[in-house]
Amino acid sequence: SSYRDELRRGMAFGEFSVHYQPVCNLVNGQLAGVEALMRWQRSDGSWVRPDIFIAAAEAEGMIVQLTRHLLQLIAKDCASWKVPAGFHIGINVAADHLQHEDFVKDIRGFSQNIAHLLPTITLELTERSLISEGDLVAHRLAELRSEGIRVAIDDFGTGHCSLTYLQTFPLDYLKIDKSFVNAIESADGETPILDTIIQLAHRLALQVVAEGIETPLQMEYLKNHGVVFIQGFYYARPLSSAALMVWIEQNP
Ligand code: G
Ligand code: G
Ligand code: G
Ligand code: NA
Ligand code: MN
Repeated sequence: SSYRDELRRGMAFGEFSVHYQPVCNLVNGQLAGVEALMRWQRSDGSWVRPDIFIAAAEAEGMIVQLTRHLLQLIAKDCASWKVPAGFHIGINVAADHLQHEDFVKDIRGFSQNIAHLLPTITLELTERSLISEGDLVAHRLAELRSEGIRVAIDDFGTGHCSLTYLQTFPLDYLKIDKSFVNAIESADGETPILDTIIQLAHRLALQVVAEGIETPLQMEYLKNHGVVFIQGFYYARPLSSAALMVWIEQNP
């Protein structure tokens, strides 16, 4: 199809780039790592929204190629990074890639390419991406986890899955979707669904990352409820690789 050709051309002409959104550790107030978010700027200067081109790549059977391209772009960016050992790099992984025969190989290759940073790579998986081939995927994730890769469940609470995958898949982090953070109205009030998700995560010994924090009040609320990691415009927007390095120097 033509969208497939557009994606191929975009990759060939270097139209894709990666933005990195900082994640804050509320316990020590320091930068814990980043989530990699893909961007596409066409040759005419216009930007294609990531939700549009990611969905199109999935529909057109191109998401594996596009994610491999992303991993290459990140590795290139990382060549000039100065970050502490253990720095987290979150990668969004789609269902097709998890089920692809070369998935483990692709992640290992990426890990080797950025090994000089001694990073902690975290694979961000949505509930939707875990619906099919559960046994196969669980086995692969277990294998990668034994090699130091971490696994996060992303956009938690927004998918169509039941809670069964919380006991089926080996997980390290639960990322609370921004719609739940949005529901916070005061620092000392109650937000029943959000509070229950946080308790569930703690009971399962999962680390919690809350997404979409836009106000100091939301940050305060989450801190008071034992959430360790936050991500959102209030702390930092997604930044280009160069902007991230400047941001790190200015926010020690
Ligand atoms: O980055 P926002 O900044 O607009 O991203 C929109 C959506 O696109 C999010 O749901 C995000 O998870 C998804 N997304 C961004 N980059 C990637 C990527 O590299 N791979 C996948 N699978 N999804 C991505
Ligand atoms: O990176 P951020 O989540 O703020 O981007 C919001 C939207 O703006 C993205 O979904 C993307 O389509 C577009 N975008 C991303 N980076 C840039 C940029 O550097 N310049 C412009 N004009 N648009 C961008
Ligand atoms: O992978 P995921 O779907 O969680 O992607 C994160 C999305 O959330 C990206 O589109 C990113 O640009 C966006 N985002 C990050 N921080 C904020 C925020 O504080 N507010 C809003 N509205 N969106 C955010
Ligand atoms: Na994500
Ligand atoms: Mn998310």
